[in-house]
Amino acid sequence: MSKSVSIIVPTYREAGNIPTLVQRIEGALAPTGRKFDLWLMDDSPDGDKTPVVVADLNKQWVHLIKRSGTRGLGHAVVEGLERSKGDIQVVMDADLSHPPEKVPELIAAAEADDCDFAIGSRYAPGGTIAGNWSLLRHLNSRAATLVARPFTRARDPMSGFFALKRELLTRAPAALNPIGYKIGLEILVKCGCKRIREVPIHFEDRQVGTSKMGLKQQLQYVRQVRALARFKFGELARFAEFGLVGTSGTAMNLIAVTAAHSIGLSVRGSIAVAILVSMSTNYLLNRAITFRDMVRNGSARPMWKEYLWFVAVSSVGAAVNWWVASALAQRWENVPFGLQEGTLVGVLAGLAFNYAGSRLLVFGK
Ligand SMILES: Nc1nc2c(ncn2[C@@H]2O[C@H](COP(=O)(O)OP(=O)(O)OP(=O)(O)O)[C@@H](O)[C@H]2O)c(=O)[nH]1
Ligand SMILES: [Mg+2]
Repeated sequence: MSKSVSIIVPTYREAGNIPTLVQRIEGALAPTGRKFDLWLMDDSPDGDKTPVVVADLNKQWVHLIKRSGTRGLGHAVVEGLERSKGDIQVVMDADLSHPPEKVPELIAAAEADDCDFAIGSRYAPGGTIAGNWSLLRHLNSRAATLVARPFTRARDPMSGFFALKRELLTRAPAALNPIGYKIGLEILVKCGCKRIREVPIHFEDRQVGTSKMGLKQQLQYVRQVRALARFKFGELARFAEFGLVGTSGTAMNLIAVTAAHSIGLSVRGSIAVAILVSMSTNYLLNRAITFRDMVRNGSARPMWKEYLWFVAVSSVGAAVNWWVASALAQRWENVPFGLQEGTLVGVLAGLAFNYAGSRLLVFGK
């Protein structure tokens, strides 16, 4: 017997789209002879509007779940995946951006033995996007996809149109963290999906209703990516964050030295101020970003002591940097670019020292 299918659709003020969605899903799936149902996971604050629309359809296979737990797209999808019982689970948007006619193909892809995760893909060969996307929206989408590159080889891991075997989710070693908009990416990474099939789709623009995509969702995406990086790359991801904060500190240093000198401070005075400023911003950013989880877990030290420790560790780090760079530059005197190469290794040694010190002595006490 062919496998049963559950389609999960998160909805937020989509009453205008639901009738067409249901009709097109039925038109696509009824001819396949499969058993299927639809789960509308609804967070709409629209009173009776959505329930009335669904009741009028009078379809036994359509379930409207008025959610009461944590609101949001990611949570809605995860709850739908937990509640629905189809052997194959399909997730798609309500706004008809994802063509229901492609669902049978997506199911066939997900069903294959050698497939962990099937994606309705805009970026696989043959996939297209409705013509009226602005350049900015294209760039945004491409940039977000590029950021996901270290996690997966899928061409369109950001797609909200995907399918999987129900048993896949039992494989997630860490519970899914549905903070972000990109729950497909979350599943891909947390369940370690390697065998991915992408079914090209034409991505249509929504005709009815309004978008919920905004700055807030984009910031959530950044948070999601950070959490996934920690999950997949562990300590290395934290070290990369430390390096990025250090880079921002260099920029701060340049700004501060210029500003201090322009208001009349001496050269030496300006350099001293700049070092103090960049050390302080580095401290605050590392506290807020790199070691946030450790700070939250209760590093018992008061902040001023923590700061002084940070300054102390960083000063020793600077000395390590100087010592390594000088030793190597002298040794490589006759090597082309020996000075620069020595300096670079010195910077890396200082960075590694600072990282270890911050990790163990400052924030991880
Ligand atoms: N349950 C639930 N669904 C949501 C929420 N926010 C968005 N959705 C649904 O998630 C799907 C995708 O949201 P959209 O607003 O279409 O986001 P988008 O596709 O990035 O943007 P546009 O297509 O340009 O509007 C739609 O079916 C929405 O109804 C939410 O907070 N809760
Ligand atoms: Mg949409």
